[in-house]
Amino acid sequence: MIGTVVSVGALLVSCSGQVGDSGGNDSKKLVLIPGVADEPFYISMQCGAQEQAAKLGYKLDTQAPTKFDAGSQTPVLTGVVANKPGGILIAPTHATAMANPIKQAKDSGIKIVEVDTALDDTSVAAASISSDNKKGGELAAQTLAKLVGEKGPVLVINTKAGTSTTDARAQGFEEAVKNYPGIRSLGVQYNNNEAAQAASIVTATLAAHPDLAGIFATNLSSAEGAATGLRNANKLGQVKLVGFDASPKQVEDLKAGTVQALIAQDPAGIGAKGVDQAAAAIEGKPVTRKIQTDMIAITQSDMEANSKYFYKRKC
Ligand code: T6T
Repeated sequence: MIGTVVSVGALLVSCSGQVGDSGGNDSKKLVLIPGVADEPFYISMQCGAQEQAAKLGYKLDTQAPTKFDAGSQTPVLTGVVANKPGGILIAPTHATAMANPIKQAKDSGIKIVEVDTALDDTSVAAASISSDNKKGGELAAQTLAKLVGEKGPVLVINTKAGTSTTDARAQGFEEAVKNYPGIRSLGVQYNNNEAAQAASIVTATLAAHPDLAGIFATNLSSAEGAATGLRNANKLGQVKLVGFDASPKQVEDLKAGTVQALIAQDPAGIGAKGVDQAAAAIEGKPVTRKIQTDMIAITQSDMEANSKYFYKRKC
């Protein structure tokens, strides 16, 4: 599956947006609330969203929390709601802890679209756009299995429990890895979305399991940190690393052979499609409740051909 675009397309679950219930909100204004500020995945999402908003005649602002957690994201959301935009595109940082603040935003007449992450409660957002994250985890397991010759202990480094996307990736990986009898999963460890913690997890795991064969890092911070941990332990190339996402640093790591494969998503596409759905909801047109965007596994040998999937630091 290396180099294969996993295109799942839109799941056509359509329903009608309601017309005329915007309660005095500025119907031409959208706000994007990413999971955290200054991170290439969300910057690329913002670029795609801005471009699409301009095409459709909407104004799009971005307000980002400084930390990837519900405690930081909630006050940002509350501040945005007070300004009454027509729609909010939000990446909820927790599948349940963000439910009440997002419901309140919806109840004030603002159309809600989930971008990337989602709430467990599917009744809140008008639409939800993301990769097929479980399938991405399965793709990571197949890719890592090939790299380790289908044997040895492997570890999953995840970001924060309660993040819908990365939890689905870890689940997909753990299920798919069971298809390889020679591979033993050491389970999932959490890095709190801090690269330094991911590096420490690698150091501690190597001390306990010097025969560690491979690592699946479920997102950018996990993968950047895992690469640092392997570098510090002089295990580069010996322990195979498959990471989700394609930040500039992850791409450097792939080029250097520190990481063997990256599973890139389409954050700009997620942002653009999020704007389409928010505009449709505001204008009372049909919306598509669940849309899945592309992912691709990229290795050193095909990285040049796939450079369009690399994430950006600025638009
Ligand atoms: O992997 C992306 C995103 O899909 C995930 O929900 C959270 O982490 C990232 O933003 C990368 O850091």
